[in-house]
Amino acid sequence: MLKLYYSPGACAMASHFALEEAGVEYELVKIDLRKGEQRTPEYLAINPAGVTPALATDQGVLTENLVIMTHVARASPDAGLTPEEPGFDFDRMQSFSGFLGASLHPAIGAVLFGKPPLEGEARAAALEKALGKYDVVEQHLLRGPWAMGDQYTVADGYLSVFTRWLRQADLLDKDRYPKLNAHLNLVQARPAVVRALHMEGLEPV
Ligand SMILES: N[C@@H](CCC(=O)N[C@@H](CS)C(=O)NCC(=O)O)C(=O)O
Repeated sequence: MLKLYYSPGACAMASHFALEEAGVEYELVKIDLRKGEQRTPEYLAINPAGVTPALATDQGVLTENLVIMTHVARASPDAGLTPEEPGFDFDRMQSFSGFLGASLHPAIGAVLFGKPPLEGEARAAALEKALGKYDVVEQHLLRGPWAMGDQYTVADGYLSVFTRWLRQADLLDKDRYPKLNAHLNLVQARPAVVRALHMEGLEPV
């Protein structure tokens, strides 16, 4: 059976949403980042990078949300969690998720979870850089109502992780990010997403 190593509220939620949307059987294993459980020898044997998520499968371990989400979507094609593949729309979804994972996530992560925490001018500069990434999604990438247009895909769950973080920090400004606000509300109204949040001990924000 699939086994997802996750940390409540962290980016692994994107993979968790995908599993719940797909309706496949899986087991959850909690890794407490605050206690440093991502650096135990047991977990490093699963993911030597010492981060969550990791998905243990019959064939081995997969890491990176983008890859895990796609793997899960393929395991459950009837759930329709990606555009048809191979195909350009599928590739466009991967471009979207790639931007989130490689550009937006590190930018906002440095502001919200930097160790040591950023302060003063350094924080202000890092925050504006991160918000600029959200501007790109708001103004150019998010087609509406879902990221790719009419079809909900795994990229939507992924985006919602980062808009949740921004809303929790009181930074998802309604005037600057009207589309991102509406999108987050839509994602958090999905039964599969609410189920996954509850499993992590969380509520929609
Ligand atoms: N690009 C990776 C990022 C994984 C990542 O950075 N996870 C964070 C939580 S959001 C983590 O486990 N951090 C623990 C640490 O850095 O010690 C992915 O999308 O899977």
